[in-house]
Amino acid sequence: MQLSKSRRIRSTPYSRRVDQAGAKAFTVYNHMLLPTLFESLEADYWHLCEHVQVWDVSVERQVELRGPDAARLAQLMTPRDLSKIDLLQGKYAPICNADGFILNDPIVIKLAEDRFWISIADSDVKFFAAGLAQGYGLDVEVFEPDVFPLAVQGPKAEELTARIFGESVRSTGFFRGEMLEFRGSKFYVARSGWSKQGGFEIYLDNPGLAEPLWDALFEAGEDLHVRAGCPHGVERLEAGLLSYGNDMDEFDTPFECGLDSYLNLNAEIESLSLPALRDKANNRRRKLVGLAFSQALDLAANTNQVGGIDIIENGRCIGEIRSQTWSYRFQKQLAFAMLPIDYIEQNSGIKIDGQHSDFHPIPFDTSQL
Ligand code: THG
Repeated sequence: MQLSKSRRIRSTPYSRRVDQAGAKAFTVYNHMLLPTLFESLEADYWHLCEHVQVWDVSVERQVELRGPDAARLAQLMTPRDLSKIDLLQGKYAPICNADGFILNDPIVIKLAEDRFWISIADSDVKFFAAGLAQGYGLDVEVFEPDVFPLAVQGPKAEELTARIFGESVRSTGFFRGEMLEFRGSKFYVARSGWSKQGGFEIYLDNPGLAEPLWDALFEAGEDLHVRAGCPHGVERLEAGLLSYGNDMDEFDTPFECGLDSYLNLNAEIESLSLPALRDKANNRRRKLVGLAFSQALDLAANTNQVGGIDIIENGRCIGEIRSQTWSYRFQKQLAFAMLPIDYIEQNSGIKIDGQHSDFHPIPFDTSQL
């Protein structure tokens, strides 16, 4: 299968380098190309866990809020308390609608008192933000700036990032960042990234420097075995990082997805979703749980119309597997499944295709795998 390119599916300023590096497959995320495979799923996996990779994550689009009401709008959009966020700090902050359902799970970054970036997962947050700004009569601009994040991920990521941006990155805390210089331009560089191997994200806002930055990382990282990579479906499942659109969507609440710790139900803040979420906190019906099977499962036949996998018991669909993969590290089939809380409480585990799994927390307690 090939992807037909058109103006609706945007390429990135790194796309030429990504092609030259041998990207074999892509997906579309925020209307933009995201590579998903280079050498092989397994070779890409072990390389990420042992060395350092450069990822074109331009698809992590920024929704910029700028103006006197920027902070108020950011707070309206999320039930997480943003009142104490520091300058150049990021916070993982679910975006929820007035009924308490999840519209996105971005990182919110404060660049100035009147300027925020919402570094979004795959859904059109810009329109939601613009609608709220209009409806509430806010004095704020909402737009998608040309920012193209490049992630440096893996155990040697700190070394490589320090070689390009200087030693200060070594003391940068998680979801903290600095404005750092490359060839006369300053970029926000933060310790973050969609892997648990550690690393940084460089928010490049000068497309003319995209290839020079890519090339500089590859030159400086030769002895570190730097390679092109991409967010990895196996590594992220092992790590318990959720994928919006796969593991959760606009029909799920943050409670169902285990995001309770990113909500501040008792905060005195102006947040659109908080009233509904306070109600829902005491009325929980489903939960996303981890499953682990000792043998590979082939569940393609149970794929449903939205791409999930139905869990059928006694001829009845009782739940859905949202993501699943074979784990190279744990030699197990891992899955995230949405199941009724009643079922989880009444059963010690679940049997699928003849194989048993306990119910695991997300992220997995890896000593239990
Ligand atoms: N980086 C940037 N933008 C992004 C992502 C990213 N936008 C899309 C997507 N990823 C947003 N989703 C996530 C989900 C999880 C995390 C980051 C972004 C994450 N979570 C940690 C965890 O779950 O352990 C830590 C969360 C915390 O404790 O604060 O890192 O990757 N720029």
